[in-house]
Amino acid sequence: MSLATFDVDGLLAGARRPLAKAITLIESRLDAHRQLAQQLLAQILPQTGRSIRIGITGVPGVGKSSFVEAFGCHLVELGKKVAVLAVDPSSPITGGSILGDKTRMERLSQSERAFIRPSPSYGSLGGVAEKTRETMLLCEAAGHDVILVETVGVGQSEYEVAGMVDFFLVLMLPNAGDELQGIKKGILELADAIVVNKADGVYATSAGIARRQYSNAMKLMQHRPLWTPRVLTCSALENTGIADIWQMIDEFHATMQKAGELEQRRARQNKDWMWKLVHELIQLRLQHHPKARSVAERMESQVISSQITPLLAALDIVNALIPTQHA
Ligand SMILES: Nc1nc2c(ncn2[C@@H]2O[C@H](COP(=O)(O)OP(=O)(O)OP(=O)(O)O)[C@@H](O)[C@H]2O)c(=O)[nH]1
Ligand SMILES: [Mg+2]
Repeated sequence: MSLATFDVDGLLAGARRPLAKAITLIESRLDAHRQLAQQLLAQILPQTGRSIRIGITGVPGVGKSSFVEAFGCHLVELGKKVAVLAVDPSSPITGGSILGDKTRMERLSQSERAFIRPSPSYGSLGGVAEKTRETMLLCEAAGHDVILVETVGVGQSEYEVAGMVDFFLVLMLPNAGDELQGIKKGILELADAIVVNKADGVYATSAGIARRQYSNAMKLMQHRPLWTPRVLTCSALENTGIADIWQMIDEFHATMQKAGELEQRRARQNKDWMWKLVHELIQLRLQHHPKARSVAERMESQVISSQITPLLAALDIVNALIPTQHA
């Protein structure tokens, strides 16, 4: 297999099939495919980076998929091309609740301008959202203006998604009392906006109360320069508040871009990502390096029996893997 078999021009022109095929290649676990995937990415890299990347998270049932449907349809109506990538760490094999998602995203999935794809939550490197980053680049090269990355608030996935998007949106349920207890504090610190969903019918009043409570909670937190996180309400079901959310993100994007902060943020994310991979690769090498492994086993038993300090033992193991210049 070679890159020649790939319709790169078709992908860049925005055709669906080449994009889908390229994503399948990225997702492949075969070594040969992985190499090819990296070549493909290198080729399309200059055509990436032109979208607005939005991460969306929230507890199961908060209405992420319903929100993505309403929000995505709004964007499509504005003439934008939208890609939806769903990371679901709770179900690595089926790609999570994507089957449910397709029915929740019925209108969006029928749109010519929308591309919906579950991201497999496996990978040897970089955590559950490893493939999502690269898939995002492919979608950008294929001309998508907005990339929505949806993830359920489980484990590390929301931190990973926050680390790959421009704007991180946390969806909340209207009953704030319980919710404030349940959410991870770290997640709120990462949020560029909190949106209280289901602000309709019997929930309308409690959504308003929740909004004020979250606004107060957010004031106590550190946030990044140039942007104070906002708290809004919406109803994905009744399609209210959706346009305001896009307006806010559009404003965020313009502000950040003007200040050069968007580029800087992405640069930082790429740098962090690179170092994360370096650490993981070193760990992998260690596991497969016969000498380092035998030293490691020896050191482990010496540490257990208190014959050596953990630091000296660690140095011995690392030196076996990466000899120092003056060793
Ligand atoms: N009243 C009301 N119900 C909503 C709204 N948005 C979603 N729902 C309902 O909430 C339930 C869960 O919605 P989903 O969109 O599947 O939620 P999700 O966050 O994607 O759930 P998971 O994929 O399981 O994590 C469904 O029964 C929706 O119809 C809303 O704005 N108002
Ligand atoms: Mg869902």
